[in-house]
Amino acid sequence: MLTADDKKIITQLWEKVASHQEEFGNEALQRMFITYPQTKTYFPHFDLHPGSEQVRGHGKKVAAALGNAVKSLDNISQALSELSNLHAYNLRVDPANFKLLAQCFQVVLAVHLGKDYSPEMHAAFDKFLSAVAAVLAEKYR
Ligand code: ZNH
Repeated sequence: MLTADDKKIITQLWEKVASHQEEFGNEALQRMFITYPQTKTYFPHFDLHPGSEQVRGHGKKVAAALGNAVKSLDNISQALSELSNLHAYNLRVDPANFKLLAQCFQVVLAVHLGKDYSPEMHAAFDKFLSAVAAVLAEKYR
């Protein structure tokens, strides 16, 4: 459950991210593919080399989806409902992978924002990414 404080902090943090969505999304994916190579198996149709335009484009989509969720913190489930269908019925990504991407995204924030990524932000954003992962996984059966 996100508290009112969490929501405020997440919204403030996203203001720092908004102008770097494509860059941060791309970097988080690159990190995920390097750190957890098994995640590459979901992207056999992608060029996964560093600098890949496909990965960059995908990173932009993923970050934009997170941005959408930030705008709907009171109803993440509704905001990501289409994506939840896609991941559960079409892509069938093992939900364990959501945690891996979440971790990589947090490393990107720490690297780029440094001291601006405060422990409070880290804690609130961790809860946010868990909530997103729960939504993306809620239709699996
Ligand atoms: Zn995912 C897709 C988001 C995670 C895998 N995704 C996608 C998209 C989006 C997303 C937005 C696009 C859609 C359209 O186009 O319509 N994801 C997301 C998010 C997350 C995720 C937000 C978390 C946080 N995914 C994930 C993971 C994985 C994945 C972890 C694995 C590993 N996805 C995927 C795939 C796809 C997607 C495979 C498809 C791609 C193409 O294009 O083909």
